[in-house]
Amino acid sequence: MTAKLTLISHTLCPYVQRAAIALAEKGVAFDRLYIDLANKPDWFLRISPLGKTPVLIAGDTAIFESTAILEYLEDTQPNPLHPADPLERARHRGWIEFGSSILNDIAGFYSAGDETAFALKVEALTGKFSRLETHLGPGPFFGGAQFTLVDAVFGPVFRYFDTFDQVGEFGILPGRFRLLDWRKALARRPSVLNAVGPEYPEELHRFLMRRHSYLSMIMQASQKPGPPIAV
Ligand SMILES: N[C@@H](CCC(=O)N[C@@H](CS)C(=O)NCC(=O)O)C(=O)O
Repeated sequence: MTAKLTLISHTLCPYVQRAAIALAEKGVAFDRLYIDLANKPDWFLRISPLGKTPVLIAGDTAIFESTAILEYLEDTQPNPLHPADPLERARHRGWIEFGSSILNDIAGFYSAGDETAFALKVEALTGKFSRLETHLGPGPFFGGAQFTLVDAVFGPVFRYFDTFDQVGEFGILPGRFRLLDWRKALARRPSVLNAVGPEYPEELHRFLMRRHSYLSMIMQASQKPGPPIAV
């Protein structure tokens, strides 16, 4: 019998989303428990050695680190999301790591304190996406017709750009047609859509505004002025 699964989540966390997407793609029932990372409960700190989400509780065991969770799900649940061929599987694992490194750059992009640091992150992201694009096949997904774990990782990556695109044109993705087709295919996928709640865009917007970063400044400057006050 499969252990009962509970995914300890944070509403905005892209690493949580990849686990939720994999669970949905596999058609596995699971519970979701949300915590406040700004105020971590003691029980969470006891089961999460790095104090990070996601944690997957499987029966009596807590698994931390999203890639460990994805591999556990591959080992124990139906509907494989890794290619069967060991060489392809290894290649996909490499691109999953690449996706995590893009997430680090995205965090650097929205946290950069000044224009110079911000420009460096734009450059890093532009370079990584252009390298990624040269490895994309005919689509619609990373490895072709089948949705894989690499897709589960990049769905949440591209989701950030739905918000960034509303703030401005940073030149990170435009013109990269294969990448944009992939982004569209992921945005339509039910598992990707449902990995976050309906409040996600507003919550991310609020989170980014409160960073006191260079991006927050751009966002504040681009806020539309309110209606004129009648006197
Ligand atoms: N390498 C980790 C990264 C997870 C991670 O960075 N989680 C963030 C939220 S998205 C977190 O819990 N941050 C809280 C903290 O670092 O205190 C994984 O793949 O699971």
